[in-house]
Formats: sequence, C-alpha cells, structure tokens
Amino acid sequence: MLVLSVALGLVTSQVNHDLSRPNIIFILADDIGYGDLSCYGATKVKTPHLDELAATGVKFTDAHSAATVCTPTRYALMTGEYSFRRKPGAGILSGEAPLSIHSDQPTWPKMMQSMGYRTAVVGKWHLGLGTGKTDYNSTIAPGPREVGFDESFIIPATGDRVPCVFVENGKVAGYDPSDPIQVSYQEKIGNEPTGKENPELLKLKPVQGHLGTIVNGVSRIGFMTGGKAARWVDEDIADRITSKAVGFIRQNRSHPFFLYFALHDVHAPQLPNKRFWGKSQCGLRGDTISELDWSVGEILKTLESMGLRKNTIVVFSSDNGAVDQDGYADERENLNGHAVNGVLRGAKYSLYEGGHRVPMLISWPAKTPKGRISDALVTQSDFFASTAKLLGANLGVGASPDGVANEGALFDGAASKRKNLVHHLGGFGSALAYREGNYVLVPKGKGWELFDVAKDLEQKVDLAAKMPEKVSDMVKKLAVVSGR
Ligand code: NG6
Ligand code: CA
Repeated sequence: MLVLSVALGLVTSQVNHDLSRPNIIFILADDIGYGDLSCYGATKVKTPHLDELAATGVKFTDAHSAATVCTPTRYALMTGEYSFRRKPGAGILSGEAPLSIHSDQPTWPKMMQSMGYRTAVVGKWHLGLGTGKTDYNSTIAPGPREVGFDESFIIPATGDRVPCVFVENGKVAGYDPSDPIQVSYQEKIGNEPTGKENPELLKLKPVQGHLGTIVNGVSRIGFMTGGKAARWVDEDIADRITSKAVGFIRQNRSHPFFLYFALHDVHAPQLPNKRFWGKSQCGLRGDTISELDWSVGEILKTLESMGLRKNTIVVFSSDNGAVDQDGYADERENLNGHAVNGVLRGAKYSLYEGGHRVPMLISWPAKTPKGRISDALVTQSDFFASTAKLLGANLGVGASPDGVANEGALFDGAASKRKNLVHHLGGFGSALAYREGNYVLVPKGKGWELFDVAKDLEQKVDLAAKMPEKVSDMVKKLAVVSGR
C-alpha cells in the first residue's frame, strides 16, 4: 500500500500542472466545413468527441483559415505572416516542391521550443520539403526540423498526391534502398498502371487531374515509382497518424509539449477504415467525418488517462472550407442533403465565407469558459502571436508580422482584438477579400461586393451600390494592409 501510494505520488508530481506553461495540441482537419460537425448543426453525422470539446470549451462562430486552400493556410499558421506575401507558401504545393519556409524565419514551433516545449508535427505537411526537387531517397532537409519540430511523422503533400509514403524525422518510413523512389508531376515515369490507362483497376472514380499512378487502387495527382513497401494504405492513415500523435503525448507526460496534429480526413481520397463504413447517413464524407471524430477522441482519451486533460489547450479547426467533390466522383454520392458548409455561401477555392469561415473549438478545462459560444472574429494566423503572449515569450524582430496577440478572445472568452482581416484565395498574386468589423469586401470581376456578415451570414445582399463610400474606404485599407 505504501509502495503504491508513493508510486502514485511520484506519478502525480510528474504531470505538467503549470498553468503558465499548458500543453498545446493544435488539431487541423483537412477540408472540414462549417456544416460538417454535429456541434455546428450537422444532423446526418454525429461527432460526439468534437461536441465534447465544444461542451468543455469555446465554440467560435466567426473563425477563419488564412486562405481557401491548404498550403497558404498552413504557411500563415506556422509563420504568422499573410501567405500572399511570399511566393512559395502562397499556392498549392506538389509533392516535389522545396520547403516554403526559410530556415531562418521565425515560426510558431520555434517559439515554443524557445520556451522549453517539446514539439512535434504529425500528419499532413504540405509546406514543401528539401531544396530544389525533393529527393525521397536520402535524408530530406530542410523540413519540419528546420521549421521548429523536434519530431515529425508526415504526409509530404496531400493524400491525393504522390509520393504516397510517410516521412518520419526526415526519412521515408519503411524505406527500402533496393527500391528507390522517383516522383514526377510532368510525365509518366515507370510502368505501373495509371488512372488514365487502367480505369478498371480503380476503387474510386477520379475527376480531372487525378489520373496518375495508381496506389492502393486510387489514381493520384502525379506519377511515382519505387518505395513499394513504404506506400501507405489510405484506409489505415488515420490509425497510423493517430497512434503517432498518441505516442508523442505519452512520452511527454511530465514535460510541456506542443503537438501540431494535422489530420488527413476529410481530404480526397475519402477512404475511411472499414470500421467507420455506414456510421453516418451521408455517405463517404460522413463516414470519414466519423473517423476524424474518432481520432480526436483518441487524443482526448489519452490526455484524460494521463491526467493531462485539464492543463492542455486542445484546438480543433480546419485548413479551409469544404467542397462536396474535390478529386473523386464518389465524394458527392449519398450526401443525402448534408450541407458541408452549412448556410454559408461559397466553398473551398472561394472568397465567400464558405471558403474560409471554418469550425474552431478551443478547450482548456483549467481556464476556458465551458460551453461558451463566441462570435469574436478570430483567425488561425494569430495563434503564434497569441500563444507567445500567453506564455510570456519575447516574439523578437520580424516574427509573426501579421499576427495579433488575441489570447483573450482565443483562450478566455474575451472580445477580439482583431479588427480587420485579409482573406487569401490562394496562389501568388491571387485575389484577396477584406474584413473589417461586420463588413466584408469581396472581389467580383473588376469590382467589389460588400456584405454585412453579422446581419447577412449567407451573403445574399450585396451592399456595394448602396454604400459606395464604405467600399472605397475598405478598398484603400486593403491596399495598405496588403501592400498591393
Ligand atoms: C487541387 C486538386 C484537388 C486538391 C487540392 C488541394 C485538381 C483538379 N484539384 O489542385 O483535388 O488536391 O488541389 O487541396 O487537381 S488542399 O486542401 O490540399 O489545398
Ligand atoms: Ca485543405
């Protein structure tokens, strides 16, 4: 008995209870829309673990990704810099693109390291790897390590892009030197079947751009040869990355940690594990959402069982709005009336709210108000500056140039310090929208539309003709903020 209590006492004292240094887990889903979760009104799919996050924290109704596609959103999340400012991080990167963040650029994870945190990224990277054309046959650098992650287990680009292998701490996981990996986005390489030539081998029906090499019965964007033993099985991706994320938490029970857990769900190809088939009433998408909710549940369960839940900030959000079909025709079948972006106008690739207004849940049971719904204007690009403020870190010159320290709104249910926000379509030189207060200015042809999103969330009433002065004022302000 004495031995047991001494042992328990020891374990308890090893838990990180320091409220000035909470653990941080940022879970970024891929292509989850404003209408995809039951806590945001979905009825054809249930997301009990995400609903639990909402019940134990704050649910944001006016939260935004930096862009309407993946790479630029992630670039801004890591750097606190608007992604339209620099070419490499502005567009959708291929699986052979170099790292888009300079090794000497200040980043969110580097700041966390400087505060004594252990850092890891698990899941979708999509920020480029190496210099020049990525070589997957040797140690790949620069990459997550140079961006500030002590540990990494990543999908290099997207689930629908080659190479279909995980990269763990700079090396292809399960790499076999006798079967080298080659990647091309220009032309077919090797003699493996492709979606174009062998549609009879496919388990999903590709739409444009997805006719390259067939891996696991799915034709991808781009071509690859080699790395056969290292190739992922799509149906196991959620299990593989969730177990890596859980492993990292387990190793760091007594030490503050920062985990960036970038889910692959629900990006194309949507191929959830068999145990989620038929879990929802809205087809493949819904079943994939059930899988995503399971991943979040595993994280929460792990925290709970280790006594870490209370002092861990868990954030859940999405890298861009949803689109009902983005690679394979099967995605749209059986949606059964499920509205991926809820009432919002537009979708991924659009500057209307459906492109970038996304779910965001933040739960830190030791501090955040429980079950609060917040309509504060918040953006993912402010996490770098806001957590720096929260931890008392010195940001330093040039760090998070576009970030606002908004820790009150994010972690304490307070009013937002963010008064304006630029929304980026994605792509260098691509269109921008501008939010100020309740108004948003959206480009249309050579002109602009103006909406009051507090009164008209669905963006049905264009106020531009009625409020020309407001339009010209906002056009001028956008030019100043964006430098364009
Ligand atoms: C687009 C792809 C789309 C998806 C997207 C990236 C085509 C026609 N479309 O170019 O399928 O892969 O890139 O999505 O190829 S994101 O969420 O990673 O930005
Ligand atoms: Ca995405």
